[in-house]
Amino acid sequence: MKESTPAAIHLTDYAPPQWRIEQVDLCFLLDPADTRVRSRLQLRRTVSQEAPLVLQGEELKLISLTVDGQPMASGNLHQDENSLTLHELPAQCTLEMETAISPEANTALSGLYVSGGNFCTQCEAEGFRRITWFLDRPDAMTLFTVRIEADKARYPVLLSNGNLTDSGDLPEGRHYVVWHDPFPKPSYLFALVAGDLVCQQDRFTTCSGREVDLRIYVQRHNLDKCDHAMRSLQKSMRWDEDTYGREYDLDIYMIVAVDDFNMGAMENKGLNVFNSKYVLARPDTATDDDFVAIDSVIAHEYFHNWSGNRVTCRDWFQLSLKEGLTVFRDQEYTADQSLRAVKRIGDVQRLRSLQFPEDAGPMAHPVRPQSYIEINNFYTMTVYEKGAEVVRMIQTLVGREGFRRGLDLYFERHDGQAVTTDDFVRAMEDANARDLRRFRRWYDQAGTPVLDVAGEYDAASASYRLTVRQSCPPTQGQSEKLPFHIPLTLALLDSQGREIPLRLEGESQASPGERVIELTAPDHVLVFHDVPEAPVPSLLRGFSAPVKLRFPYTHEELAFLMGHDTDDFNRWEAGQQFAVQMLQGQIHDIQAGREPMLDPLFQEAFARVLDNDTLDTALVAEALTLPGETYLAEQMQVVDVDAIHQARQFTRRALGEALAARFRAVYDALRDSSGVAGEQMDAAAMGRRRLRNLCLAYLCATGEESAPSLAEAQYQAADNMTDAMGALRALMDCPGAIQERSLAHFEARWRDEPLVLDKWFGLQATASDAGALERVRRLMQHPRFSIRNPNRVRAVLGAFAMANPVHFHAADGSGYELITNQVLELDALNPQIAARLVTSLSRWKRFDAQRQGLMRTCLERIVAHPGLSRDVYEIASRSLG
Ligand code: 0A1
Ligand code: ZN
Repeated sequence: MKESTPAAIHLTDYAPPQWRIEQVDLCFLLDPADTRVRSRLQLRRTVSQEAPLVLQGEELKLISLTVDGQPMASGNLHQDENSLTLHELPAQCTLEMETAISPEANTALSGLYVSGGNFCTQCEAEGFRRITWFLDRPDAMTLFTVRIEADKARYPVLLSNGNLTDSGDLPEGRHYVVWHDPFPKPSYLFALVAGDLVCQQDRFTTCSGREVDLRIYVQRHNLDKCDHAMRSLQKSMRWDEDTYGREYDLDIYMIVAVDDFNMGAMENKGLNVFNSKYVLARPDTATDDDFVAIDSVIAHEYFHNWSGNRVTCRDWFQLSLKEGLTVFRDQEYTADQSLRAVKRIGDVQRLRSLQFPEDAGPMAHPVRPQSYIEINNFYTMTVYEKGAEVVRMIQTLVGREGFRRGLDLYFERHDGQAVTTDDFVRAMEDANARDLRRFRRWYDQAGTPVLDVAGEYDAASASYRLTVRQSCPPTQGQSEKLPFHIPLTLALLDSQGREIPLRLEGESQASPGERVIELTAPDHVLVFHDVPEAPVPSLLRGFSAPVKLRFPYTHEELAFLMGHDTDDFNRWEAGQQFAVQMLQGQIHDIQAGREPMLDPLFQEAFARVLDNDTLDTALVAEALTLPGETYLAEQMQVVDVDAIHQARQFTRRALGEALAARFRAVYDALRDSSGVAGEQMDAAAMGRRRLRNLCLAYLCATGEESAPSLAEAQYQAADNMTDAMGALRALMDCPGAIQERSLAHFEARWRDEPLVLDKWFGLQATASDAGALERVRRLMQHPRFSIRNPNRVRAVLGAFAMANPVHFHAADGSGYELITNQVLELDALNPQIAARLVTSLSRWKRFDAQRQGLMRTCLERIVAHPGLSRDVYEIASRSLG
């Protein structure tokens, strides 16, 4: 931190740029310690009166500067640490500069840096200013031509955006290339890669018959792990044409995998840079979840070519314009690849266990934030996942066809522009003749709305009355909320589980099936007529809005819905609600010193799902997975991590014991179909592996003697990482010799595959048995651990802080101390990653007084630390405030 506290930037202060950079020519003379960047900007003033040109820069050394070939009068040039101001420029001129940077000293992994000996860039959000002085804002769109010069032996591959227009050799073993991108773009989409890389190449023919050269660049030893990513890319390209009519627009599409990367991947025009975790996969090195995640990230970055690049953001407050929409698009893509309900369940779990807590804590912010100190802190679950839910609600309100019309209009109207979320909503309104004024509140109001619903059946009039009340808890800076426009999808089920035709008061005819009710007021009363018997309502089907729904279901009703709801998502949801209620009772029992109990009705309903062989195995596996500890924590006034963990472990063990024979039978029945021989990387085979590993986990949770050998046998026989990890994970419940030798075997086998070893790190960092803290310390001493690599930090420290609640929240504060020390060490190297880690301390108010005190002390120590980054300062100070 500087002397004063860092300043916030406000949406209301937005003003368009006064200068346009019509073209930029960049020339990079690459050297790890001293790279020179020469830039030539063709400038044009956009306002009639004199206006200074203010360029941004960070950690740059300015070597030279001329305007139209002449040095500037020194009185007209002002440089401070992060800006360069030029006065009295002609309305149209050419600015030439040379800057010096040191990529090898760049540990923040923003701007131009070195990873694995190769050069790469990360410019979103504000990394370009760490390369050269520029109008580093998304509404400044420019045509880029990029020349790269480097040593040919060390850096045979030289890449940038667009098309290669020239290349050749230079004296002293150097060579050069020139890339030209025909599409104007903001600086955050710029990319450069240079290194000793090889590529897997393929082709794609677009719907209009253009040939696209597809390339995935990796280090040589990873060339055998690119097939899946390449297939995903081709599938995404086809899907976006078929689903949304979006065609690719350059002759080449490149993906580069790098090992050191702060996020998942980056959609730079024509040259995506990826965290290698989201590219590299072979059945023996990557789990089914990894395969699915790679498919979705490849799709996500590809979809950005339209939702993000062709139409980009006016300013960073509009981030969800591209991210919410693109997450929605990648979710739909994944849903179309396999079972829609399974995808929906996964997305809702993520939203509830990660976004809901964010929206209820000190970092709560609207999908379109109103202010920030450091924009990198706003690549959040709210902007991404809740943003996608907001887009999904629009689709629910206007229908799939209407949504497509709206999207077509949006792309047509705004192609080549930098726009706002308002422009997006307006396109949806205009294409559908709808008024979404009230709906816009989803972009501006933070917090998770609550729907309190009650139902009353009147046999005499054969009517069913639903009352719905919405509310939203206050969040920082927003004490009062206006009502949201909420699509509530519902059906009424009769005692056979059939959907009752719906006729609302005032309607002359009943309509079959489900209905989308639009809630716009604080209170609604819905009266349904011709309801022949007391129904069980199926509410918020498919999770039609990102809200918390409260309805006083009895256990019998939940068991009924678990077995009969015609909405796949809601059948799962009923099981989760039932489990939450039971676990909450157990948590109370544990807190009161009583023995917890397994509800026999729950056990029966659970067993019926296990026995149901008409259901898809992936759906069965979802239904048999208990709600996670963080989701359970969300439901408590004062979080009791120990009681939550004990209750959940008790239930897992009790179910494992009660249903051992059935788990074993299902496990055995799925044995033959589990391996990857043949074509077994499809969704059906993945579902079978999922269920089989879940059965194994329940068996291992029992503590029964033969279980660890069963897991060990699976581990040893596994020809795929899913089964190997499934066995190891199950063994984490069985401390002893088998667990130890399996972990040791895994480490020896995968020592030199960093992404695989991360799984081993993560498994141990999240283990709940005693000695976790010591283990984490030991893992940090492991020769393959490095505090400079974000994947390693996430695998060890991130996993411990976010997914090992019992030990992170150890009553003596040792977990908090460890993380605090690491945050401070990391902050000096990589503020973005340090800031992510601090969020683990931000919800201190949710814990008991002793833990509150310990966490607050840590946050205070962080805020007081000299030289703190803006990134960490913003999270820590907001958490305290
Ligand atoms: N736009 C990317 C995410 C991303 C954001 C920031 C980064 O560096 C700070 C890197 C990537 C996406 O949504 O995939
Ligand atoms: Zn994105």
